[in-house]
Amino acid sequence: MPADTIAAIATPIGEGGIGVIRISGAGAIQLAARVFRRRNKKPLQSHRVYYGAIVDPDTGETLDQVLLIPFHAPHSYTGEDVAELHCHGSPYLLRRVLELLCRQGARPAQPGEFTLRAFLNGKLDLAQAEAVADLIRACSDAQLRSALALHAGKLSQQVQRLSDELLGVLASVEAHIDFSDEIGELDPAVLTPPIENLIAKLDALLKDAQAGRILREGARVAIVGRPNVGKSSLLNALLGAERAIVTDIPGTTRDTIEESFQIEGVPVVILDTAGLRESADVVEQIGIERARRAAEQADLILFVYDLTAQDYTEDLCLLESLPAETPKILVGNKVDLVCPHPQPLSHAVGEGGVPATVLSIEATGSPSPTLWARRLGSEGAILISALTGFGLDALKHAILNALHLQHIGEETPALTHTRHIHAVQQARDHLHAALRTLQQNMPPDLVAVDLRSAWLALGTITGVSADEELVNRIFRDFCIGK
Ligand SMILES: Nc1nc2c(ncn2[C@@H]2O[C@H](COP(=O)(O)OP(=O)(O)O)[C@@H](O)[C@H]2O)c(=O)[nH]1
Ligand SMILES: [Mg+2]
Repeated sequence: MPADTIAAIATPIGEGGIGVIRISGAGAIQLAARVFRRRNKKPLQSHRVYYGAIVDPDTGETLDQVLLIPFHAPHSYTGEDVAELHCHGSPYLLRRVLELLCRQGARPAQPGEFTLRAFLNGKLDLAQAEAVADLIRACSDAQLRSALALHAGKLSQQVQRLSDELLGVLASVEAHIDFSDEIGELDPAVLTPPIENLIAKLDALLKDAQAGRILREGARVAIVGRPNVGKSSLLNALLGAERAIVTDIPGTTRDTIEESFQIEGVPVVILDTAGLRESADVVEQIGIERARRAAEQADLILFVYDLTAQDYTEDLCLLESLPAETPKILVGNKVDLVCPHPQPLSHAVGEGGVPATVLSIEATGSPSPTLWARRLGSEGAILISALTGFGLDALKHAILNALHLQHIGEETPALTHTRHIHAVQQARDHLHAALRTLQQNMPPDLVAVDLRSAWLALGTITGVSADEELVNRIFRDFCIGK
């Protein structure tokens, strides 16, 4: 355990009402007290707020009027002695105070070092430490909720229970290794059900993992279609801002535009792309290449087509050229031109039970838009007007449905980090291997190896079995002062 005392500005750089400097380590409170002058001379008590001045003991210069809060170990964020100085929020002043503390023996903290110390002192486990970073970065309700759940130990507790169960199974296998004379041979029929049971529990955790990851990272939704169908108009309409340039000249959008917004608290990263077509323009060609890449990396593709078009051959070609495994929503745009006063009349159930707003516009004499949708290979198309905003709510709902996020509001998935998902998948793979080893009547030592690997994989989530490199990698991504 490092014994030195670290200090850092914990509030963001920039002017503010207050700026907080945090000091942690065995000498933190004495160090703060050396530069802190107050009238009362009674000893500093833990978890009390003291008013006083920061004074340079060497020169006698007063730097600021501040509040000091001491936290005696182990009842602090890091588990060490901690002092917080609440100064006025001037970046220059805070730098001066920090320099003063460093002259008195503190060392500037590395990014994430306070939380690293909290982890090393058992104040939080690795998953909870990651939740701290999530909490700081949360910019939607869904992100906030999942960060809070992770921080409260929702995943850690589940992992702990599964690890304990796994250890129980491992212990009985090891008993057969050590005491086979007394308790007899390993019986696969006895050992199989608890392992299968564990696999089922891991599968249940993994079921919502994709939705959880999307909640944390934001869903990547790419708008794709031929030139001039209204992709940039749709981006602007969803954002409620004139972000992308809209003209009636095909090939206007030549680069990929990326913007974030929320649908019912779910973070969405939406990408407007260059219209996909054969082009001789070099810049447009690069844009088209980027559009293809955006489509390949997307969690969901909004395939936009123009309801007033006469010929859909190219749209169909394009649709078929997109990655088959990525979910897609067909979006028929410019419905205002086909039907001036559309009314949503019925809901048709499209692929995967997804309800899609379907309009009946037979009355207007125009061809039915559902017909166009069918020609594009789907029953359920969402008909919208990017110009009037018609159908945008239905589209937003369809986006959540397609990402399986429609019920996420009530219950946040426990798995939200790619790292945690990988660990659970690995644990499950090792358990499957253990089952195979059992069924092949291999020696119990080999079953034990598989079970132990599964236990180690699970342990990387909370850090029980995390190596130093992994721990360092996680804390490197933190900001200074956290
Ligand atoms: N009437 C009507 N025009 C639209 C609609 N959406 C887009 N447009 C027009 O179609 C043209 C192309 O739009 P744009 O968003 O640049 O298409 P993109 O090339 O797919 O990005 C522009 O003149 C838009 O004003 C719509 O819903 N209704
Ligand atoms: Mg465009």
